[in-house]
Amino acid sequence: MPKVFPELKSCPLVKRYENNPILSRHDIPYEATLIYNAGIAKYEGKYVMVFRDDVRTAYGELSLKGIHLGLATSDDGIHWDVRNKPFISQQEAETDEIERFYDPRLTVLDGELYMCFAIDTRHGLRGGMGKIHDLEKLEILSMTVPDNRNMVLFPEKIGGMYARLERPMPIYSRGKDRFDMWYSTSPDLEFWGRSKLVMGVEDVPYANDKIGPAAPPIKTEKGWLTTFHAVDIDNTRGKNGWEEKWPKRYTAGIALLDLEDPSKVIGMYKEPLLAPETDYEVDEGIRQNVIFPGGMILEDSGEVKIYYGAADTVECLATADVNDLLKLCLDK
Ligand code: BMA
Repeated sequence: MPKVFPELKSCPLVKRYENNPILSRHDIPYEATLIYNAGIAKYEGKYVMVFRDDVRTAYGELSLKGIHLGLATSDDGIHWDVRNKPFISQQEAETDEIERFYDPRLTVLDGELYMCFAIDTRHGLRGGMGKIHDLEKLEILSMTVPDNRNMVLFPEKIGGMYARLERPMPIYSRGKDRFDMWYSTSPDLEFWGRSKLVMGVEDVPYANDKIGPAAPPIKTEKGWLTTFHAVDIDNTRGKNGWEEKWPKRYTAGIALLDLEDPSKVIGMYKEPLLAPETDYEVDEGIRQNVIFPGGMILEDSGEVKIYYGAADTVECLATADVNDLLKLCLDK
């Protein structure tokens, strides 16, 4: 039996937005059941969000009809104007090989908007990377071999190379989950390599199953500040949300990576930054006890906006001060 962690609490320096969720199925003008795990970036004077919209046969039913990626814009990062049709609908994503796109992550680099995303295919789970043109069209630049996901692109080149964090899933070699966070670079956003391990599950004191990237990192004077997701399993957990059994809990962690070589961890807060606690995180939705950040924005005021999917059902916001987050990572 893995070590279990009964009580996990959020860091008191992080404040949830009082009117969470900031986006849910009620805000979507087309078919929508679960709105979550969005990517958010500031682009050309607006906040842009690409969100995951799982369409189930009905609210409360597990059967999946498809996943649309929706797009919304905002002037304040809180209130959103949702486009009247999906950015990429299930029908547009699907081919003979591709089943669906999901978990979008946005990064602005050299004034261009990029998106990393997960792709379920008939031959495994692939990580996609693309460029978004005019908030209308996705140009796919590369797709990994299976199985890889949770890819996030850094907002600038590092050592002359494009850089990303990612989470391969070497399930076949170990017989159980053993998923860690990796770093890879590329000269052109197409060919990726020189991969290095950043953090393993064993480095996170409140994880016993898997970890991986969450929102794309933000640059600070002290290093690249990055959220990550961390999962603990307790097999005694039973019914959860719409699932008969769901033993996993997803929390969000925070770490600081070296500016010149982000495969080096400078510091990590030893407890969760966000652990499921509120009604919309532990009592409602398809899979309760899931927090998954997908966007992090550093404002000029020093406020950091952290956007996260809650219970795989709604999209939420929490804020913190950048200096507090750095201190959490650097305190021994
Ligand atoms: C992962 C992904 C995430 C999701 C999480 C919890 O495997 O599918 O999108 O939030 O599970 O269900």
